[in-house]
Amino acid sequence: MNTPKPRILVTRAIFQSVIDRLSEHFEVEPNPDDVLWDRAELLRRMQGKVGVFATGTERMDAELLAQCPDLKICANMTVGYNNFDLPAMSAAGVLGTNAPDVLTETTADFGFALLLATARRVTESEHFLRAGLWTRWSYDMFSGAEVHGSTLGIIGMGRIGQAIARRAAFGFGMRVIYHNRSRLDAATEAACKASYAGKQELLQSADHVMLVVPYSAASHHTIGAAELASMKPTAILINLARGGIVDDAALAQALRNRTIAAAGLDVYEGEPKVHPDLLTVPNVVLTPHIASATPGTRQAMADLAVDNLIGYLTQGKAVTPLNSEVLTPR
Ligand code: 8YV
Repeated sequence: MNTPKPRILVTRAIFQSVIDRLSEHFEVEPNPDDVLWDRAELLRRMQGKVGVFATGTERMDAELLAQCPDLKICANMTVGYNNFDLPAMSAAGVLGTNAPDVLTETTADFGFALLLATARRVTESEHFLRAGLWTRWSYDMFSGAEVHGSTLGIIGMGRIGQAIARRAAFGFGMRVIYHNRSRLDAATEAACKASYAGKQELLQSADHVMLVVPYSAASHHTIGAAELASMKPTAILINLARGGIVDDAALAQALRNRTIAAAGLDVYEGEPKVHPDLLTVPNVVLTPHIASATPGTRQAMADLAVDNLIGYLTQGKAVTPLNSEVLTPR
């Protein structure tokens, strides 16, 4: 008699190759119709599963883990892992893994897509054209902000922040300043042509501010009313990190009052809901959390999550473990 294969839950619709690879080792429960399960349904489906392929939104906390005694690993296909309560996962002996590196360059590209679209008023002017309002050229029509040669302030100087800095310095001839929990070593600063600044100094002197800091209790509302007030009135704010890093209500007000010139946002507090005031101000470019969305990058992100599941469950080795203490037997 064949021993039953260990069981895996795949929480959302995903590439068929993911299901195929996992099925070589496990009995897989997929979600091909991409139904959005609520927490009770997720919990129900996690029963008897040793692994979960997750997309970064499924909250793994003590309450849920206590009811999933078979679970050994939850593998995010995202670099962000604010859906994980890592101490609770470690206490329950559950490994968490994420998907760093493979999305760095694609996400950095999108930072520039948002910065350029916002500075040069791409979506605002397109709406104007589509509405049939373009009847003649004029010298100041949709005049925007310079990107090349300006000063970019990057808050959060991890892998993605550094990739943005390189584009800014070497591609657009920008002066790059950054703020980070810890200062980078001199060689990394030189490779990015970036210099360290205090948060307040950065907010006051940057022409454009880009947020690439991971979400945590400490980074909640990194940018609120006071920070917006200390930025230049001509400044542009870009958030491609996580909802909650910016106080969206304060930002909408700052955009309406022209405390800052404009914003480009890919992430929102409480997404996929968007603060209604952000939908009515013209000086904001809004995209639906797509910074890593190219087929090659999403495939690489998903493949890394699969590598983690197969590696850990068949050989006890994960590629990108987050709470490595689970790997060492106590
Ligand atoms: C994901 C991301 O697509 O990797 C991350 O942390 O933010 C994106 O690349 C997104 O999290 C999907 O929920």
